[in-house]
Amino acid sequence: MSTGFFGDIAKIKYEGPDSDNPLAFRHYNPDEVVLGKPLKEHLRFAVAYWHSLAWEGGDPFGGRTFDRPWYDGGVEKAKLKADVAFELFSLLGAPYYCFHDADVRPEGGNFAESTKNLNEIVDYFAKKQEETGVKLLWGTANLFSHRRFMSGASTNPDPDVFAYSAATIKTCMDATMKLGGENYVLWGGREGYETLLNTDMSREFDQMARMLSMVIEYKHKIGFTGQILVEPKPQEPTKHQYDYDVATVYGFLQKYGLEKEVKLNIEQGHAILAGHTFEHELALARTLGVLGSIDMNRNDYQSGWDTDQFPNNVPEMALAYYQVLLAGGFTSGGTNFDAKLRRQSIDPADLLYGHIGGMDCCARGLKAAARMIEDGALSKPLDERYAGWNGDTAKKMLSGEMTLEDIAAMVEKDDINPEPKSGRQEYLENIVNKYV
Ligand code: XUL
Ligand code: CO
Repeated sequence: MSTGFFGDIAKIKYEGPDSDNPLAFRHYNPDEVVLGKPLKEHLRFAVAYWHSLAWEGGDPFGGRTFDRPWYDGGVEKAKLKADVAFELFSLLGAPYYCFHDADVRPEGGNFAESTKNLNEIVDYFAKKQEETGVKLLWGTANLFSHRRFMSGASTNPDPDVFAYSAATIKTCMDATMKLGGENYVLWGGREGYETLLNTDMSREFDQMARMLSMVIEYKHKIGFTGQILVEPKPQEPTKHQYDYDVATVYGFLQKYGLEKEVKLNIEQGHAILAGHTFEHELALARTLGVLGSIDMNRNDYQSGWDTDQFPNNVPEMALAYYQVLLAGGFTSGGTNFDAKLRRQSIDPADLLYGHIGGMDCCARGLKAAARMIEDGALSKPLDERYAGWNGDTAKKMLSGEMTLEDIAAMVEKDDINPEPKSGRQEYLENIVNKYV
């Protein structure tokens, strides 16, 4: 039975680029086959529970602007929230959702009570998944909102907080396993520091690594076949976060020998905060073999903060999905809208507009990327640029068959005198522009 929250809005359909219907897809046709696969299987869209259901529209200057019937309540209200959530997923045709424990259950008076609340909602979710066919892309633990986590979770100076965090992660992994989640995410919300004056970084790295190792051990123990994903972010809420960006996380994983067990969940807005592009972070993760999943959103480029807006920049999305496709596409990962409405967008329909726009924008980007791949639009010029390396001598320089002395002798003997060649950046940018 419908909750009536979305009024008489019916399931969002694909109507094509000429449609004027604001409640229709213009570019996301879930069944359209691109590079041998339907769009819905390429994009694997997920709705984020925390932004679309739990967030209340507050900012540092004012509180709640949204007025939702499930606010301020216990488990019954949490179930109403779940009813509306699954209505939202179904209206959008989003195949997946993602959640933190704290988004879905009321906080209890102690750990056991919070866990009991969570488990009751997880059972409720299981029924809802069965009814709607919607699946869980990933679960995660909120180890940053409650004041007990103010000095970190796994990196806290207090071992009791470490223990509480470990116990919470266990319950969230159990919940994810029970719901058939395809990944488990760790975003280190407060795993960093406010000041080095009170921080023993070396100790905190070891603590964080031990927590991650326990997660991996437990995953194997319970037979969770999903992927463990770490989500990089450079700052906010802490001044400096240890999972700064893809390169930093990879170095950390390597230091502790965990790089084969963990992949990354890469977020557009976090890439921007780190001073990179999303394309850069995805390209690096692909190069290192750790691209797992993406959190899709955009930041306000003027405010320099993590504004988590819905994406609307097709050229950026095209270059992002270009990297995803080059990596072979998603396996267990997907496109999670880690995006929230602006606080003035208070109508239920706004939740649909935000996601419809985001899904359309991603679909356009992915289709453009697929066409670039089909035409070899960027790969052909790239192959040409490196073609010199196909020569025998060039190969020998890389294989170790030639030493520094051998190469020096060759340069002298053959009078090697390289002529610079154009990098053709503008030419390539114009090619991309043709596709987006
Ligand atoms: C915070 C953020 C989180 C993670 C999950 O910036 O991105 O919502 O995605 O904890
Ligand atoms: Co995120």
